[in-house]
Amino acid sequence: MIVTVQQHILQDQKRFPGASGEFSWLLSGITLATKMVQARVRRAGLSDILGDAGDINVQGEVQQKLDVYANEALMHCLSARTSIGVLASEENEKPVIMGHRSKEANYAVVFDPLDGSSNIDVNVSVGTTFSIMRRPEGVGCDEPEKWLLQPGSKQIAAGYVCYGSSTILVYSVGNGVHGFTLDPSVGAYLLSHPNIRMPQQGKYYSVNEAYRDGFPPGYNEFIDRLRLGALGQRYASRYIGSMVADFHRTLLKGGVFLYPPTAEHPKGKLRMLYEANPIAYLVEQAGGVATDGRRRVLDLQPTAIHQRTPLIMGSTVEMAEFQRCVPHENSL
Ligand code: AHM
Ligand code: MG
Repeated sequence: MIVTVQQHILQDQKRFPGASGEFSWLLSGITLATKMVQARVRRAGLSDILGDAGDINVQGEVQQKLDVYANEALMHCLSARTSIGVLASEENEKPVIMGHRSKEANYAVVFDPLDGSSNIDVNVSVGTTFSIMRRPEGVGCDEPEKWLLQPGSKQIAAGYVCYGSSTILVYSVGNGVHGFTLDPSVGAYLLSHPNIRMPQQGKYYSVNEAYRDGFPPGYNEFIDRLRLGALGQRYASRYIGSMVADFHRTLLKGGVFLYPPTAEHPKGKLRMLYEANPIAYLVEQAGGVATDGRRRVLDLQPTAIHQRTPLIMGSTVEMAEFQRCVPHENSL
């Protein structure tokens, strides 16, 4: 049976008595924007013959960089949703308070419109990540930080789109993780990966080993134990350098992904609100574990919108070993 993402969202919404349909309307803003982005990403290699960013294209419009275009597509598609009060993006220093200030504006959406965009030039997968939170009780539109600076455990939905060999949308509303592959011939996301469960153990570790001199104690021991067979097999490494693509593989195949504190980024490189949190939410929904090297990612209290965090996430077997090598405040 063919199930579109819209049908799936509506079905899911029936679990919430009294749900107004606003939430599915909100998610449809994200799916529309990501279809627009993927159409541009698919033509990115043609920029040399069709014109680079800054050039005037055949329609007389100035060509935009893809990450700017992706940001505007999401902002535009979401701004029509009156259920959204606050938007925040990696591309905007400050949160955007939606102009309508409507009473039913109950959600905040944060996103990274095009993660790994430097990979576009070399035809490597890139992605969009998003996270949705509810407006905290009694907080108005004039205090957008209060909407946004909530721990990841408060997310009510999260997901990503990977623009890879096909375009896939993976999301969760707290009821498992589901993947939808875009059928470009009809322009619809179709359910292709229902109820994704992360394998308990995988074959790969994924980390930028060039930075290993700067990792905190225990990290290199962990990697070496995987490499040398301490978990019953010798692991291979895979590192794309596009978080969404590295995560997508880890979700489907198991294993572990690490962006630890490094000499250059002592607090990690990835952003808590729109990169680590949605990924951690999906990992847990799929049966895996995500930490910052000390605590569960979803328990971290953010203090700034663009705050960074280390992120170590993966299958239960590897993550248990990680916590033996790098002791945590609580075992997860
Ligand atoms: P960006 O937001 O500048 O695109 O950087 C984020 C990307 C992630 O997709 C990826 O996991 C990481 O940077 C790779 O960083 P590094 O090149 O330091 O390994
Ligand atoms: Mg990014």
